[in-house]
Amino acid sequence: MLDKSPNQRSVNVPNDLAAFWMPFTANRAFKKAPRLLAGAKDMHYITTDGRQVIDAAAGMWCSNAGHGRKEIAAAIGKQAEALDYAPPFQFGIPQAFELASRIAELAPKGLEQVFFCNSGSEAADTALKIALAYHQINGQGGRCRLIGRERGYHGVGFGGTSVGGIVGNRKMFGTLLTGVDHLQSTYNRDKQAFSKGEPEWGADLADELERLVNLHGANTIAAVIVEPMAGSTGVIPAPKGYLKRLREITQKHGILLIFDEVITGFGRLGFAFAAERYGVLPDMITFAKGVTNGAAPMGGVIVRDTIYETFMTGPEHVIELCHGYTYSAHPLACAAGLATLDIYRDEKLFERANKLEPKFADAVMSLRNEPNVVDIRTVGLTAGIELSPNKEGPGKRGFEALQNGFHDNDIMVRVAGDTIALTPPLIVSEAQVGEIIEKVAKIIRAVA
Ligand code: PXG
Repeated sequence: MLDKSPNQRSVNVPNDLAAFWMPFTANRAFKKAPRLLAGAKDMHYITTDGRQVIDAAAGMWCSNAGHGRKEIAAAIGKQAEALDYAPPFQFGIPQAFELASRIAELAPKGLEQVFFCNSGSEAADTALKIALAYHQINGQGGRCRLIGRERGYHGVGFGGTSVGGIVGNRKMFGTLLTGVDHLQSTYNRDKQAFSKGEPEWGADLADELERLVNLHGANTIAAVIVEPMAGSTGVIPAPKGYLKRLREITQKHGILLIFDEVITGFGRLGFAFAAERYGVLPDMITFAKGVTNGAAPMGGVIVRDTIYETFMTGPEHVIELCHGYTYSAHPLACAAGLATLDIYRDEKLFERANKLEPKFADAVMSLRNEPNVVDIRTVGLTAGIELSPNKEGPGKRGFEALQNGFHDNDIMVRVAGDTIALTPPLIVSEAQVGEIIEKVAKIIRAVA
């Protein structure tokens, strides 16, 4: 007799998926064919029906040290027992100061103070607000324009959405912040297709900032915010020399430069921060994700000492920056962060990523003759494999790739439109890189 009993589940799963309005998710498609996760260890997720799925996305660019790290779990547990919550306004915990020092040590010299929040979105909004307040204190309150870049992603707060350049994220939300302008994206397929690492072409696009300065007047512009590598729009590395040029122009005009390193921070490009890879010192760096290996929510902004000092004036009983969150420097996140940084240091994971980069890039480039591949971009332990849209329009082939990977090929990938993004944990072995590429080839053929 045929067995008609339901699949054995290794964990309880809900029988009603209706109540949870899932973020950045095609809810109806998900609820028809759910992708439910129950566990994770090292390079794999384990599904609720017990399948091992290789993680080619570090979760969502978060788990650089791989999953299920016992040291992090133990640190969180210990912290929860010792001190579950402490108010971060007017009180502090030693772990927050220690973590700030450790992060500042990893950052380029000159970036010395760390402001904590809980996500990359909050980090972007915090950095933008610090920029505005800094100019205000400096007697240059007229500097209130913010400049982002097309195809940039800085989270979903009103500030981050305003300087962000992803049309779909902006168009439903009204006028957003006023006084915002955008540089153009650095991506040009005709000039850059199949570049390994930073494309040769495109540094001159930074000169567009001069045009915006001429248009608006330097004394109206507070800050420029860019990702050193645009991740969410499909892995767009900065062209060679582009970030240096942006730094020169911002410096010349007294404009602050913010690097959004929510993705590129903590080893993704083979260095603690991309600023180091590119030898460019911004005024602020935002971070999140990898700081706790994804094990607890945390974000933050690393700030130039000169900016911090500007605020440290006036009567000492007065709060210098009226900004912060109930969960800034949350004890569990600080504990997770400290344990995570220990792992990164002890296992030399940033150096590991750096060493693996050429082999990873070669392996990904081997996909260039697969069907519908129109471009492959790589940098650090990250790659974007862009497929042409199918006849149902942009995004459908990409969505099918995500589904096919999870359901049929036991692999988790991220997709941005029709681009498959590979961003594995930095612990990935060469053999696992090979396995990931084989699986991605199968996906690409399946959605051809
Ligand atoms: N800045 C950057 C550069 C990011 O990549 C954020 C800010 C916002 O972080 P929070 O923690 O508020 O989500 C991000 C987030 C993807 C993907 O598929 C990327 C992100 C989030 C979700 C999906 O590439 N990046």
